[in-house]
Amino acid sequence: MLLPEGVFIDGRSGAVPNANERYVKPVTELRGLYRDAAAFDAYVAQNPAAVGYEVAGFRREGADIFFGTTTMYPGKIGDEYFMTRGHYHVRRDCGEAYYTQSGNGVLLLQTREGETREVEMAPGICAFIPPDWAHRSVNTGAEPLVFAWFCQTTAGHDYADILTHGMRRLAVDRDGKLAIVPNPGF
Ligand code: PAN
Ligand code: ZN
Repeated sequence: MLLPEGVFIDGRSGAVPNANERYVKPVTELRGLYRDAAAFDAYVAQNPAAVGYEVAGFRREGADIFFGTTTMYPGKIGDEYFMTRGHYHVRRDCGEAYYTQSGNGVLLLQTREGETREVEMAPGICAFIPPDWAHRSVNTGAEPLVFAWFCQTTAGHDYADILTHGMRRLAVDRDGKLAIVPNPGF
């Protein structure tokens, strides 16, 4: 039987001591996400061990929902801030919620039909991600961006579309300020 429990989430670091799923995403595995391939190569040559983000998840066998955190480190490659891969859910009827606990960023969203939206990520803002909206988070600040996410266990990640085509809009640094611009490569 599933039993209720309280799970501690450290909103500063994103640590979830009782997490039972974890992964670390090194920047070296994010080749192709950034438009400026030369800047990417220069970055990884200088920072071969750099981590882009880490994910910790708390999942109980047989449960309908699970949750966890993503901790995104600050950084930039070319004029693009550090970002997650971005994905649709395999199940098109499954949305998600992202509750930002520390840091600053932006959540880029898009539909298969071409709608785009951005939602600010700042402490206290819970982003509602409707079903079948692709979502990518971007750390636009100088500190780690930490958010807790809550999702159905069977939602699944579908990375292929975004990995192949990118997203319609980019979050870039323009003279030290965040700008959301159309992706010329889309
Ligand atoms: C999140 C993301 C996490 C990493 O848990 O999976 O932030 O982003 P990518 O999976 O796009 O690399 C989530 O949206 N789960 O559904
Ligand atoms: Zn998701």
